[in-house]
Amino acid sequence: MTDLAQWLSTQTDDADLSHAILSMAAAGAEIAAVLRQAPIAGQTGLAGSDNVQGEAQKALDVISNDIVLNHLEANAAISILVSEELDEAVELSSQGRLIVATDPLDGSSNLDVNVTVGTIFSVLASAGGPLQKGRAQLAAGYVAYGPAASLVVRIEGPTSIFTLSDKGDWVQTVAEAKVPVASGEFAINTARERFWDAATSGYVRENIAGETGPAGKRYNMRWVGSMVADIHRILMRGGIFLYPLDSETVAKGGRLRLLYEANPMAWLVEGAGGRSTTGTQDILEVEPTDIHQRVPVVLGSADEVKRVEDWYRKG
Ligand code: AHM
Ligand code: MG
Repeated sequence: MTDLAQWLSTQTDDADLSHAILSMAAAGAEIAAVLRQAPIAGQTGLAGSDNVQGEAQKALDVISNDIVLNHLEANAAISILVSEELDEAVELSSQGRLIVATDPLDGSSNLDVNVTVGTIFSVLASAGGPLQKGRAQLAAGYVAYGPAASLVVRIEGPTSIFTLSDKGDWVQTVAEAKVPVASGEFAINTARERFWDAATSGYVRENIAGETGPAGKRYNMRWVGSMVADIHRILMRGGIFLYPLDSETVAKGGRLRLLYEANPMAWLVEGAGGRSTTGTQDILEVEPTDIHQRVPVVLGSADEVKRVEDWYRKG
């Protein structure tokens, strides 16, 4: 059995990068333990505060953020932490070579119903500052807190999956995740249909038309409402995830955040042979201008992403 440290030694000679990933894995193991007990501890409710994006913070958003911060503060390789839950980037070690951007608890609106939530992270070189294209990421990953806790991580090579053992070790369970090129599952919040643009409407209409429609096959729709859970399904068996720009999110530039949601997920999906786009541009090529910037997100099986791109090209 390969554990996380052993795998990291096969992927990079950069001890600081390995250490950054191990710190996030340790934070994830600690958050997993907190989540398991949260309903008993009465921690699934609101914290009584809003984050910088005006969203009500859950107690566990704040707790998870503190756990990540503690692990990264103890790591001298980390210069800056960018977090969904922190208004400003936080300066940590002045000598640190690496920046971490994180959504400490994605999907937290689902905590009261006990579905999979996750911690997403991206690692960048300090020299470029926090506003770097996703293509410049040194590594990215997420921890999915489901029936098992899964750590999905990629440096430059394959996207690999580890499972948290009952001894607290991250044991490799999928050496190289592969997103099938073709798929018959799509994930989108269809309650937003009235806001969609022509490309999104056209693509989804073709899917719903099934075998006799232009897509020529039957589709199923899946939407957990927790990006980590939806992306994990796609990494394991294919499919496409869409949170496009629509007439309601256009003023903000989209719904999901570029630095700590879209970029790391695009990095992981690409490492597994999938693709990502905003509709008109590779997500990993978007130039960030703000740490909390939002972006339209389409990612998953290559054939499906291509169909969405074709719709956007048609205008
Ligand atoms: P969060 O970071 O505040 O948890 O928001 C992000 C989440 C994603 O996990 C998920 O894909 C999306 O918001 C769900 O949006 P919707 O409420 O439209 O279903
Ligand atoms: Mg999130």
